Amino acid sequence: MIDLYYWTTPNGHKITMFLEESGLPYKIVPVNISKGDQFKPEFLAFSPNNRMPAIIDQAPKDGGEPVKIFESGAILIYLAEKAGKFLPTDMRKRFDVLQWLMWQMGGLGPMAGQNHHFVQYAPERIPYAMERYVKETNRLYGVLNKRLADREFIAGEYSIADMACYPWIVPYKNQQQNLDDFPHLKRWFEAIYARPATARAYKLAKQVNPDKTPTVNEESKKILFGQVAGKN
Ligand SMILES: N[C@@H](CCC(=O)N[C@@H](CS)C(=O)NCC(=O)O)C(=O)O
Repeated sequence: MIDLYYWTTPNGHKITMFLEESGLPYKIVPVNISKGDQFKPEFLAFSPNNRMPAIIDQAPKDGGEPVKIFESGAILIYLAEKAGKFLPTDMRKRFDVLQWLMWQMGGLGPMAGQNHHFVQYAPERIPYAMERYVKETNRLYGVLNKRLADREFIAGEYSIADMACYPWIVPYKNQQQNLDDFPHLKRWFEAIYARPATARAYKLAKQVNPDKTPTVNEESKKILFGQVAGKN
């Protein structure tokens, strides 16, 4: 059984998408980051960056102690290895997936995250910052669009690279992007949207957060923004 420490944000959706695709048994432990659950000592003990997602695998393959992992990219690699799915064992194919997973973790995720921050949440409009991140998001969409011009999924077959990227394209309108400008990306996006496991993962999000309270609101901004060293 996998315990998934989760909230209803793009980095959380990556893991529910994987778990729904793979059929690995799991249970959700909600970490309501709007309310500060990410600062609870029992969570920080294995997720020291006060961020979700994180997992505890209660029954690891080696039969040893539970395995605890934070960082969505590391979690996806671990789960793919455990399930034997969505990450090829062939060296060349494997690194094709991993390079795009790292591209998401180091590029698309953080840049789109800053886009969300400055376009939607910052208390003041800072045109330079907004333009910087909207343009960088646009550039990254262009890179992905080009990659998808001659293959169905990012690394050919559906993989953890696709599951990492998709939830960060879902809010494309809020990121000030138009999918019609990126036809290959749009085709890929619609194909993943249509997968039953994707639908189940996003349905689950509504069950975990039924009143659809936005993760970032005036109250939670005090918890989420302006963090400094020491609280964790
Ligand atoms: N690089 C991390 C990022 C995780 C992350 O930023 N999680 C956010 C929600 S999407 C979070 O838990 N925020 C809590 C906070 O800011 O205190 C990953 O991919 O797992």
